[in-house]
Amino acid sequence: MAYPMMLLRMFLLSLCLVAVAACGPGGHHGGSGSGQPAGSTKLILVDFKFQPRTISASAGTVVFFLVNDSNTTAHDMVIADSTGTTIAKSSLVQPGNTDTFTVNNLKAGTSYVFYCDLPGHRASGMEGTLTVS
Ligand SMILES: [Cu+2]
Repeated sequence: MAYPMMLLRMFLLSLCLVAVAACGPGGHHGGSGSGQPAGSTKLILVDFKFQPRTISASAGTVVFFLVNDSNTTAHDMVIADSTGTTIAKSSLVQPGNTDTFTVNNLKAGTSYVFYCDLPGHRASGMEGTLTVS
C-alpha cells in the first residue's frame, strides 16, 4: 500500500522542481525588465556598481530607468558636473524595485560623473561617467 503513495510523492516533488526551475535565476526581481518607459536609458544598480558604468547621451533631457538588482541594499543615483556640484539626484530605489529618474539641462560636450551617495557605496566602486554630446 505504501509504494504507490511514495510514487505519488515523488511525482509531486518533481512537479515542484520543474515549477521552481521555470522561474529561473532572477525570477524574484519582479520589476526588472518590465515597465521601462520608451526612450529611457536603463541602468542596473547592483552591489556595488552601475551597469553600464559608461553612458552616452544627447544634450537636453535624459530619462533613466533605474533597476535595483540587489537583494538587500537600497541605492540611488546622483549626477554631478566636473566641479563636483550635484545637478540631479534620484529617489532611493529599494531592493528589487525600479524607478524613473529624469535629468534636465544636460549640456553638450560635457562629461558628468554619477554615483550612489549612500555611505561607502561610491568608495566601493558605485560610480560611472555620463558623456553628453
Ligand atoms: Cu548604493
